[in-house]
Amino acid sequence: MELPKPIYNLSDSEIERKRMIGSMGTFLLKFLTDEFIKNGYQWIMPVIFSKSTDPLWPDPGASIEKRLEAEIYGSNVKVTQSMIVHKIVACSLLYEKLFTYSPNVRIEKRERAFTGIHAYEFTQLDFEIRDAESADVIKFVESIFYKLKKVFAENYDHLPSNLENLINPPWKIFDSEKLREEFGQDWEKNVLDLNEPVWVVNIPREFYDYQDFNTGKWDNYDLYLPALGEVLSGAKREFKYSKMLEKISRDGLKEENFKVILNLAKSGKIKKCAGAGIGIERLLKWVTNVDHIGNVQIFPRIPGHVYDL
Ligand code: ASN
Repeated sequence: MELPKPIYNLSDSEIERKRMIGSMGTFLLKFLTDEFIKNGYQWIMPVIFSKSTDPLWPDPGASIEKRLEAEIYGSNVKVTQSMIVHKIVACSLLYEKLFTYSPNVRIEKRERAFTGIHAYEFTQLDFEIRDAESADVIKFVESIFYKLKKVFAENYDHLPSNLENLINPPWKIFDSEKLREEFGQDWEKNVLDLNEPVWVVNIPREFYDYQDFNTGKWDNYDLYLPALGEVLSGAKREFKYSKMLEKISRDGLKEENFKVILNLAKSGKIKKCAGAGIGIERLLKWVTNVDHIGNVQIFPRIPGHVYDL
């Protein structure tokens, strides 16, 4: 696999290819935006700097080399790693259903340069639904992805080959604990070999995902696409103050970084909700079948490789 080139170094034919990928991206974004709006979601704008962001810890898939902070107006702020805290707060206080296209900055370890699916800046279509259960989110996502196949078939001469794998839902669901027992650390390979979309549930990770303290099980889910890997990650959310606090301390995180969500939870204002985030560039990479995620970015953001633009 070659490193993706920035647009100012592309040949004429490569520019042409980039244009085609870009127009498929426009089609994809329009489709997704229309679906969310049609389904009653409010569209909120993203934030970049905040006192609270996703800790991305603990997470079995995390590989963050450095977390970025800045000083503005005398306050220390973090650069958004995901808008999870903001969307849970906005969903609890403001909108029953919301979505955003949120720039996420994750300084991934440089050895991830050639995984083909990691970028140090990407866009998440992050959404949240009040009073929803995991099954509601799973059903909604399956219906959207299945429809995606239909609209591409209707609007393009040839259905992009990867989309053929979007079989009729419901899709298979595997428990991450069982996958680990059966296949060990390398379980992802076995899931991807199935050549169909697959849900993986019960993944031990960040405090904001719901965990049943009696059974230890997590009520969360990731969606894996064949020949890609994880394209979506989400959960039913933790809303109880005491559990949030216990998990934050268990994870070695600083309480002060989550002051607002903790205070709201303490006064019972964090509502039961569930949601997820779709990696837009990953999804476009999959639809267009390019080898590296940087090839769907106009300005590639590849771990360990900082270009002039
Ligand atoms: N967007 C994810 C979620 O909804 C969180 C993340 O990006 N880490 O759970």
